[in-house]
Amino acid sequence: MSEPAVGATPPRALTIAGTDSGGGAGIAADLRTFAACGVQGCLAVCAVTVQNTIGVSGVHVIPARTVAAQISAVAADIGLNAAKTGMLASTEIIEAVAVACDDARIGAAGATPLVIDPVAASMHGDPLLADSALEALRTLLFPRATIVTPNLDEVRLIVGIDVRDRAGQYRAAKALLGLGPRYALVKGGHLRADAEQCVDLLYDGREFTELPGPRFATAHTHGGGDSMAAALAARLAHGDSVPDAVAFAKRYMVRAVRHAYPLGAGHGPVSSLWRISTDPV
Ligand code: PXL
Repeated sequence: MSEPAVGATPPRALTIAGTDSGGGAGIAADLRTFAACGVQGCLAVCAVTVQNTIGVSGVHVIPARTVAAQISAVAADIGLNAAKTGMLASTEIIEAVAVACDDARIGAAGATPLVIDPVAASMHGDPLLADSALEALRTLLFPRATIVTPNLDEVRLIVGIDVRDRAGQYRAAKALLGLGPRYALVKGGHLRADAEQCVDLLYDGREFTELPGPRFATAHTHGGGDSMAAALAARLAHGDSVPDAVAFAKRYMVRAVRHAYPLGAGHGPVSSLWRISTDPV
């Protein structure tokens, strides 16, 4: 008799995002992080970027109906315990994602938590979201979000606040919450005022929680925001509360940035696989 082989089905998380041919950011980072955090990664591809560590040289945007169809197909059959968004590229895709998430009961309309990482540009400044799509992001996706996770460049674009100190981070968190998500996480990685630390700020409309971590001297932070949002979504898929999932994601990223590595001639990626053992098989 052969040995029966049926494993336990892991929690499922969906990334709705773009690809990076260099493998550092976007869906590749999300799927690595999902794997390292013990969840089955599903994907709805919104755009294919032609990219290496030096920059983005092309973008092919997927038709909005194909993005929505990917979400519906996965939700209907596999079932989802959490979802996250990254590079959404266009207004049409944001509109389609909002409807598909409602239909699949993802986000405010249902029980499946939705992490909105409002990706607007690459670290080289290459646009990953049409300027005209910012309003759709604010009005269609933020109200559906369990949590939004902008960096300070995205905060400036979305709520028009130029955060330069901790007080600015608090103001930004309040302004972001005014757009309708249940939680806002204002990431402090780009805050020049913090030389030694990197403090992220979580706000739920009543309570602020500062999450301090070490700041590392490295140019290799490509995919860092994606990996953090993915780790957060993965823990939500496991059933953690939002504050617990955020605290996990912060600890996960400290290790990922500590182990970030050079790749190509430009910015290397954070190491979202630091958790995977290298023991011999
Ligand atoms: O890290 C943000 C990001 C998200 N998604 C894609 C990207 C990038 C950054 O370059 O290329 C596809």
